[in-house]
Amino acid sequence: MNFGTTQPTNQAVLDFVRTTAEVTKPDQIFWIDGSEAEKAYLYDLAVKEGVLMKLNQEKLPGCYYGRSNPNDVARVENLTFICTPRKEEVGPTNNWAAPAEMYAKLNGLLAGCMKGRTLYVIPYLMGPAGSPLTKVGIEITDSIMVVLNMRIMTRAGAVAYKHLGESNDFNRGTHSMLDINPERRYIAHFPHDNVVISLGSNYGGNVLLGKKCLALRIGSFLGRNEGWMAEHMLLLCVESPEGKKNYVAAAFPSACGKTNFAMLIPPAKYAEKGWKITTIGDDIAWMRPGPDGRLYAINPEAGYFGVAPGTNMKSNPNAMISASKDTIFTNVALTEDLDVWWEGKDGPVPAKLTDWKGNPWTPDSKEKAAHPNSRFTAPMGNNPVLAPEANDPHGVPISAIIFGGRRATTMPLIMEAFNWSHGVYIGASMGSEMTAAAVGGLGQVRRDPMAMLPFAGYDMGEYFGHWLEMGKEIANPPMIFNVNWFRKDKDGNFMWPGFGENMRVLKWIVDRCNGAAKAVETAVGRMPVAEEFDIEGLKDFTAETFAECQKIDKEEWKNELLLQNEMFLKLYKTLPKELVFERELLASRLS
Ligand code: SAT
Ligand code: MN
Repeated sequence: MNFGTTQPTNQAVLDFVRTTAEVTKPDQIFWIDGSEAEKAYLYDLAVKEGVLMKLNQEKLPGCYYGRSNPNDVARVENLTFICTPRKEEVGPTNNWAAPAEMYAKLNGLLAGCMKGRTLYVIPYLMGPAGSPLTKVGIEITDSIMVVLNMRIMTRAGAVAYKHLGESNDFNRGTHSMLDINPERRYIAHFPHDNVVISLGSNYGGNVLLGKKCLALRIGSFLGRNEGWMAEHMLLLCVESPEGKKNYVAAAFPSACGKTNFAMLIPPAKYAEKGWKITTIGDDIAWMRPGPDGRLYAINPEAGYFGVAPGTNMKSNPNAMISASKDTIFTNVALTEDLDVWWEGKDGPVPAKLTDWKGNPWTPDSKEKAAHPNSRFTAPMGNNPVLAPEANDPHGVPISAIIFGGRRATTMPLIMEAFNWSHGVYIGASMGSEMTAAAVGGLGQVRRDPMAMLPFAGYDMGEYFGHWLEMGKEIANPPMIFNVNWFRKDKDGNFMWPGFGENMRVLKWIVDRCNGAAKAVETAVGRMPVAEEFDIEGLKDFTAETFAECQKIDKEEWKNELLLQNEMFLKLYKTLPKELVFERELLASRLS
């Protein structure tokens, strides 16, 4: 069979591919159709080319393994640009470049860069086919790794051409690995043109252009213009024993447990009663007001690009099952029988491994066997608790929005915003300790509003304004909450057990949404009535521990307000007044 030869009829797609090929000069063009036969062919080719290795097929059927260049293991925020005619459009938190200059520079790098290579054309959907929220992207790439990952992460192939029809409304994405050199690495967005050009990297967040580039940076820009929201949020469904479904969206910075939370398994006492959690998405939500005045969300993705280290049968059994077949692993370690391993995986530490750089590794080795940002790319269809709604073109009506960061101090386990604008303030002032998902700054608290600092495609102050505007558009807005699973005691130990036990916090949240739980007002927000919050059955967790988790320390909050102000001052030009007033109100409640 001849793979890769079926061209679409859409003239705009043909023109885009032709003009890109004229610049990049590939040896051949391969048109992705998304079929199963094509998949088998591409994996064989990737193995033949030495890009992927076939893993132990008895233990991990359909699974493959790849290593990246050690200089290319995470998103590069300093090399990520938003290119708009006016610099002010991108605000002080984004890197800006003039479109003409950036196009000229990148076209220079693209010239002839695919000589000796294949140019792959990946048509893909962000969102279920037929949804009014769904967007089409065409990604051109010279990386078979990108092709195989995009086939998992998106609905890729003929389905996208069908959805597109003869329209020219699609995101034009161009990716080339070049020579994987940080000196020639650019992740450039042109929101006014709906264009992304990504060069010099082969790492997921930089090169799977549907994900952070289209779904968040370009998406947030389009959302503001078109009256919807593109957010860095997981989506889950909480089903009560009576069968009532509440849908929840939650924003946490990268590598703060979104995937774990999205696939949470309720503790036995909840499961026995009939509480169920199902997953709609683990990273991105696109939301728009529905005809009934509620906010409706879809997950634009079709797979999980999850952090491997720390994932195990205790922290996230559903992720382990999701990544047990038809999955691509990158930068994890390998066992002698070609199984995968990473720090925090179940079972004893193997005596001998090959580490993520390809070197022999033993438990005495100083370095980690798997890179801290090593990943699995798994189809969402593998998730045992996938919600059928994940494929519903209408999306799901959101009852609650949760914000959260990784904070050792200050922030309580759970609180509720007084109203939408207070909730927007809570999201806008979010801070979190940095993780391995981006290069640099590990462990430092940085402000990461709505977990969107690296992903808002326009000025962050105006982005807050869009949130406030949306609040006016939605007759029946979701309630807003803030959580912190990571608060530590004075000995530096996490106080809250987390993982499945987060169900207890979720239960309070949906009870609040359904008018079934009381709350007490504090200076920072509403909190559970201590005696009513369920801690029964938690090991070594007493009423005192809960009080510690919820404690408002005035000194810490004074400091917090000062730190929040750094971000607000940076954004002073466009910061909505409402948020300044919310901050003043908070300060006066605290004094
Ligand atoms: O690498 S990604 O950007 O896709 C993951 C993340 O940082 O959220
Ligand atoms: Mn993410």
